[in-house]
Amino acid sequence: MSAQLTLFESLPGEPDGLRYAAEFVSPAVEQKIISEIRTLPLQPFQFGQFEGKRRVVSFGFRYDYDLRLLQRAEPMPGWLAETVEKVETFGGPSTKIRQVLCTEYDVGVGIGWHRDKPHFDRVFGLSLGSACKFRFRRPAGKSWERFTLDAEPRSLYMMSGPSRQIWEHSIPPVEAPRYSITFRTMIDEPDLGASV
Ligand SMILES: O=C(O)CCC(=O)C(=O)O
Repeated sequence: MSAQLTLFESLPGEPDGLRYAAEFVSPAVEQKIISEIRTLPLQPFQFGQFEGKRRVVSFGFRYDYDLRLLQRAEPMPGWLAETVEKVETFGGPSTKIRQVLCTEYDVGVGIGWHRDKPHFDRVFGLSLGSACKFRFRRPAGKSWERFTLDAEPRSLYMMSGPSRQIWEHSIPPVEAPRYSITFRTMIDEPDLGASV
């Protein structure tokens, strides 16, 4: 199933807790954010001894896969402030973004099946530059139940509840360069000694 969610519509098969907003930022803001991301010291994603092809920079906190610990990272840059505020408004009262990850996907790069680290609570993702198939799956007997969100450029998704905690997500190799910014809340004050 491939579908486009709106704020007010829910579609059969969509994971509970998933919300989607098309055109969350304007084309001008999208271009500004992409140009800022391009100036960041993006590094290939490090997963223990493995190196992912996507390139990332974290702000607020970052998860160190070697140490298996949450670490403090640089504070969020000023050019992100307005967008963070907009995401917090979208998230509703008491939404506080504590961690930001800027990611660059070159053509042919995607991200494998995973759930985000348990240190984080809700996850919001801003898609920039090109669309992607944002896939979800959860076990259903011996198979998987699946759902695909067409995440358009300039859109925002929010994963909370089952869509965040139970369903896994992945992105197949993209066909045009894509950038994303993921914004994460935390339930508690992070314990920087806690590894998972
Ligand atoms: O690029 C995205 O929208 C998703 C990124 C993601 O799943 C992650 O960084 O864990």
